Amino acid sequence: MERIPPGQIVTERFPILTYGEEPEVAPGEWRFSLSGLVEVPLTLTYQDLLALPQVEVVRDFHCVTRWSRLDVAWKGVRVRDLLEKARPKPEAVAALVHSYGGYTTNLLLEDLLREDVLLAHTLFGKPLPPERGGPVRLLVPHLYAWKSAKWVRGITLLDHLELGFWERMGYHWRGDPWREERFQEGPIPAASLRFRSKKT
Ligand SMILES: Nc1nc2c(c(=O)[nH]1)N[C@H]1C(S)=C(S)[C@@H](COP(=O)(O)O)O[C@H]1N2
Ligand SMILES: [Mo]
Repeated sequence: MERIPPGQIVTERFPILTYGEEPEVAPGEWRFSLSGLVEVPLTLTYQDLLALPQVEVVRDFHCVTRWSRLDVAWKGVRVRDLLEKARPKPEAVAALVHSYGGYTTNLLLEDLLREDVLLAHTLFGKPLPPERGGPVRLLVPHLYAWKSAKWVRGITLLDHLELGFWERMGYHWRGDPWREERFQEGPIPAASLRFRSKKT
């Protein structure tokens, strides 16, 4: 398989892309909540996050503006582990991710369940810098980088698709770089959610 998704250009740089102002979030103030269609809503502090099982992943990072940065090293906690504790209700199929500062992005529950989707607090062996979304950001390496919400503060599970910030502006509802899902062309197929639901 090709290493670089279609239409992407590899950069040695690692640009910082933030829409609007960078929120200030001290590790001691950071809270994360998993809410919505779950049996057991949960809230974590930074200390709680560090006390959970940690995983390290090295992944390529693809921005929809066409740059790709290879081999980015992250460390954090699998979102899947948190979802196992929270126990999604059968009707949960989608999620809206919320960040400090007001940024949002939508994901399918099945995309959150991938084993390399993390709440990341460490980048190249150092605490995630503020401009990279520190203290904690979401990492969703198999989708365009706008899904990797910086300064993440919550994930809400839903039984329907609720679009996030860029998705409402016309970016693709899912954002798979291998299929060049950059912009939404035409209506979002209603079936794309229903067929993905585990419960029929
Ligand atoms: N909260 C928040 N998260 C965000 C963004 C943002 O503007 N605000 N930009 C997204 C986009 S478009 C990209 S390409 C990546 C960039 O991450 P980086 O700044 O660490 O390179 O963050 C994503 N996450
Ligand atoms: Mo981006």
